[in-house]
Amino acid sequence: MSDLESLKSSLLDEIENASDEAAIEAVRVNALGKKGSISELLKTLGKMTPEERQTRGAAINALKNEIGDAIAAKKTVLKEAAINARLAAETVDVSLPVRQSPAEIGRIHPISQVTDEITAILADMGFSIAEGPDIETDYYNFTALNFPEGHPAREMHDTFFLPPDENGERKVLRTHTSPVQVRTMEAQKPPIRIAIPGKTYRQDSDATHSPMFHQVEGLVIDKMIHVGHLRWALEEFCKSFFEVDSVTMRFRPSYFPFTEPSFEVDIQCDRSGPIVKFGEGSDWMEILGCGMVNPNVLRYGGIDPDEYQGFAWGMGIDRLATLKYGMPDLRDYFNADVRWMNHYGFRPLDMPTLFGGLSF
Ligand code: 2NM
Repeated sequence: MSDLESLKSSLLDEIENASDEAAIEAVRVNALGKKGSISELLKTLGKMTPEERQTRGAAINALKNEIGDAIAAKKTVLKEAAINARLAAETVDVSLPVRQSPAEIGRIHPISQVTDEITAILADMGFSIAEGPDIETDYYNFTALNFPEGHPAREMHDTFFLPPDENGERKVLRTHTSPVQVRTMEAQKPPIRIAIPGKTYRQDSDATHSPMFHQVEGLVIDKMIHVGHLRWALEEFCKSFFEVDSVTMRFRPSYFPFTEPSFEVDIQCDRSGPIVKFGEGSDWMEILGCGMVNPNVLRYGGIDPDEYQGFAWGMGIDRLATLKYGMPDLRDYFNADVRWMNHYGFRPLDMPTLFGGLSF
């Protein structure tokens, strides 16, 4: 067998045996690439006599064409095989059941839901939502809210104190969201209408108290604001929140350092059945505290109490959530138990709005 014939036969073997597109490309480079076996033979053409070139030259070119055609043919076959393999492997079975999306599986925590309900109502009533830091100074948490130094109310709050900083100042975990009211009064001129939802902290833990809990407070400051405005605003809020047409509320005199007069507010309800019903019945349930902002607090906030008055209130979100949705033990709220969340949690796409309904 001549050298060309044996080269041809071994190249055809290699082409035959190439099992994928990378392998056939390697065969092509080895034969027809710059330093390929056939390319090297073609380079010898220049040194041949014209007679040699006519016979051997023609034979080398014929070999080049034949191998080139064989490689191209094999490439087509392998390419088709690769596409068929992908089609087989990546087939989508459209008859399989649809997997639930994260938006279907996930749950909104009842506290988040109730916070969203409350802020939706208050925003609709014209309140802006304000926020502030969880770690507060003694000044904003107590002094500016008319808790004098050494006043027993400071101890009543079972405050978490942080270790003293480099200046010897002991910061606190805020015991209420009221510091945000003071910060807002300092920062903006009346009229002020703000609502402040957020985390608050007190050293207390049992079935109805958690050391971290949630509050919403509200503040309205303007000229000529009086207790009638306070009553109306809270009644409107309670009707919306409990989703009833009328509520009866009872304002009992109370004491808070930051308000004067101060009230604790009960709502009429029926506790005879398995769930509490509002707007009817012969029971009373305490739901919030409120009052007219103490003139000292207005002064601390840079507002002249002879020109402006205000009302404020505070309520526990966790407790309101319990009342509305009937979760028995407050401590379960913060255990991050998926089974509890599946039971009490809300669907992410059921966002509370006044037009679409608050709860579902
Ligand atoms: C309550 C009850 C009564 C209140 C007062 C203020 C401020 F800063 F404006 F004086 N903020 N929140 C307030 C009043 C809070 O929670 C039971």
